[in-house]
Amino acid sequence: MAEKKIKRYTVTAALPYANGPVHIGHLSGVYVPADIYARYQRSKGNEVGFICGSDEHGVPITIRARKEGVSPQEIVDKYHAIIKDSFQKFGISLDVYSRTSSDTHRDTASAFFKKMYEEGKFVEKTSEQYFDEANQQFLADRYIKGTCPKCGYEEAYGDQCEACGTSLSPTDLIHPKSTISGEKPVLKETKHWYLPLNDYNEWLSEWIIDGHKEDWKSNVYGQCKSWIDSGLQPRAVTRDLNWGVPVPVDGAEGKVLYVWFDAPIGYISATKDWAKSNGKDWKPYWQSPDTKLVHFIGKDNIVFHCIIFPAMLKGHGDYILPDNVPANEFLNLEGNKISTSRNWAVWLHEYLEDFPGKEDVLRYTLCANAPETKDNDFTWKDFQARNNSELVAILGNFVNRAIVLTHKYYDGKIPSAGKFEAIDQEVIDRLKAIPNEVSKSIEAYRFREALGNMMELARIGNKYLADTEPWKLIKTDAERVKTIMNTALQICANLSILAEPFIPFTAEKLRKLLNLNKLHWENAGGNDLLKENHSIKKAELLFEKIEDEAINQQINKLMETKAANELAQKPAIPQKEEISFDDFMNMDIRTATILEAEKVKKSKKLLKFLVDTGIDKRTIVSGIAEHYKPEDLVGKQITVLVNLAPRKIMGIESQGMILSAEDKDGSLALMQTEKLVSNGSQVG
Ligand code: B3M
Ligand code: ZN
Repeated sequence: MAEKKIKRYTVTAALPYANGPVHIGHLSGVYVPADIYARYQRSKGNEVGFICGSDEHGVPITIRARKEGVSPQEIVDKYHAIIKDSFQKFGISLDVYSRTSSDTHRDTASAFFKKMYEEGKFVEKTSEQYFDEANQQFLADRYIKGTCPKCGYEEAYGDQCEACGTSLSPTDLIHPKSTISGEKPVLKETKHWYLPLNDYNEWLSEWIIDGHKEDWKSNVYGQCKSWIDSGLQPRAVTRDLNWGVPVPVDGAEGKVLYVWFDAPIGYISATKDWAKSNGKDWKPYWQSPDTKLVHFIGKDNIVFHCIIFPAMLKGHGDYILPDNVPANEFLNLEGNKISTSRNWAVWLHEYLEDFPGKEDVLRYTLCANAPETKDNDFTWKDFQARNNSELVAILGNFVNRAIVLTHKYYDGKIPSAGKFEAIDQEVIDRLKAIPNEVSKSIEAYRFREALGNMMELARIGNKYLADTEPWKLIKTDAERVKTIMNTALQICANLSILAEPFIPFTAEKLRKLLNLNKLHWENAGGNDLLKENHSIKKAELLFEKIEDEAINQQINKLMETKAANELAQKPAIPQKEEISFDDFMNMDIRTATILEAEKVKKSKKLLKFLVDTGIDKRTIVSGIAEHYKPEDLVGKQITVLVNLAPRKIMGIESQGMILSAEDKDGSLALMQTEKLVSNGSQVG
C-alpha cells in the first residue's frame, strides 16, 4: 500500500468559535471523527500532530460580547476555558488546543499576510460600505439589519435573510439600519485587500476537479466543483473592525484580517505552540511534502478549507496542501436543527455532568450515527438503545463472560489453546481479517463503517461463546474448553486495540482488566496476544444499562426548551380599544399592604385578603390561589384598584381588585411599586 510510506500526519479539527460551548453537532461532525483518525494513526506508529484551538476573532464574538455587555476578550476567555476543558474530559486527544488571540498567532498571521502583500499577491480595492455615523465605525454585514428584498422579512441580516435563506449583501437590504445605533447607516469609501481567487481558478480546477475526484468525499468534491465551475471572484481578506489581527501594512489603521483569513492560519500557529513546548520542529508538519495534512470540518466550512485556504497556502508558497478535507453533513437533534440561539442542543459540558463516566457512550452513538453522507438525527432513545443493546448487550456482555469464566475455571490465568476445530478456525480467520477492514474504512474516512467492523468482532465473540457453550462443555470436555476460552480471550485483547480510536476509555478499562500494556495496531489480528498463564484481573462491567429515567430527564429538558421557545415566539395580546384620559383618571389605584390572607373554603382559585389601603382596612377576594400560598403574601405591599364596585364572591363581599400581570404562559406577577411607599399612595 502506498499509504505505508507516509509517516507524518497533521490532523486539524475546525477551530470552534469561542462564542459558546461545544454541542453534539460539533462533536459528530468534526471532533469525534478527527479524534478517531488521530488515535488510529498513532496506534499505527505514525507521527501525528492533532491540532486545534479556539477561533477568537470575527464578528460572532463581538456580537456575543455586545449582547452580554462585556468585552470580546472576556467572552473568548470564558468559552475558550469551557471548550478546552470539555474536549479534554471527553477524550479528544488533541496535541494542542491553542487560541487565535495568542501572540504566536498574531505574529504568524501577520507574517503570512505581509509576505503575500509584499509579493503582490493581493489586489487593493476601494469600495463603498455601510458606516454607522453615531458610532464612527464601518459595519460588518451582521451588524446591519433591514427588510429582505426577496420575502419582505424585516429583520434580515446584511449577509443573509434567515426567513427565506437568501444570501444577501448589505446594500440589498431595504431600510437598512445599524444594529449598534439603530440608525440608518451611510455609504462610505473604504480600502481593502482582496485575494484574487479568479487567478487560482485554473489551478484549483486541476488540483481538485482533476486530482481529487476519487479520494475526496462526494459532498466535498461536489461543493468545490460547483464553486470552481461557476468562476471564482476576488475575496476581501481584510475588514474594518477593531477586533482581530491588525492588518500589518501602512495605511490600514482600524482594519483587521478577515476572520476566515486568520483562522486557518491558526492551525499553523497552534502547531508552533505545540512544537515549542515539546522541543519539536513545527516545520515538517506544514512544509514537508511527505506530511499528510487532513482537515476535519463541518460542511459549512468546505469553501474556506478547500478553496480559500489552499489558495492562500499556494499564494504564500511555503506550505503543503491538504491531502483530504473529510467534511461531514449536519446532525439534527430530535428532528430539529441544532441551534445555539434557541438552546436546541446537547451541550458537551452538560452531558459530561449529567452522565459521568459515560463519555464513550456518547462517542459511540455519535460515531454510529454520524452524518457522513447526509444529515442525521440524534435522539435520546437511540442513544439509550445503542448503549443497552449494543455496548452492554454485545461488547460488554462478551468481555464479561470471557473474564468471569476465566476466573471460574482457571483462577484468572489464560489457558493454553489445543487443537483448533473448524468453528475456532473460522473465528480466528475473522479475527485476522477484521483489523484490516477497520483500517480500510478509517483510511477512507468511513468511521461508521469502521465502528461497525470493530463491533462485528465483539458480535463474533458473543456468538462464539453462545455456540460453543463452554459453561456446559466444562463438565464433559475440559480440554476443549481451554481452546475456546483462549480464543475468546484473544478476541478480547484484539478488541482493546480496535476499540481504542472509537471508545478510548473503554479500551483502557479493558486493557486494565486483561492486565495488558498498550498494544499497537500492528498487533491486531494476532491470536497470541495473551500468553498462556498470564493473569488477568477480576471482571468489572464495561458498561451499565441506562434506565428510562435518565433518558426521560433529558427529553424533558428539551421539552422545556421547546416550550420556552414557543412562548418567546407567542405575540402579546393585541391592544384594547382606545380610552380617554378621563376614563383612566377615573380609576383609583392605590398602594396597600396585605395584613391577612387565607384560602376561601371550597374554592381552588380564591384567596381572601384583609388589606390596608391607607384609606381603610378592607376585604378583597382574588383569584390567585393557584399562584401563591396565602402565608407568603402577608406583609407584601401591592397595588389595588380601590374604587371598583363591591361584588359578592362566594358569599364574601370583595371591595376592590389586586393588580397583577399575567405572563404568556398564564403565570402571575403581582404589581408592586419600585420601592416601598406609604399605603394609599395613588398610582397613575
Ligand atoms: N470557527 C467556523 C465554525 O465554527 C470556524 C471554523 C474555523 S476553522 C479555521 O463554523
Ligand atoms: Zn427573505
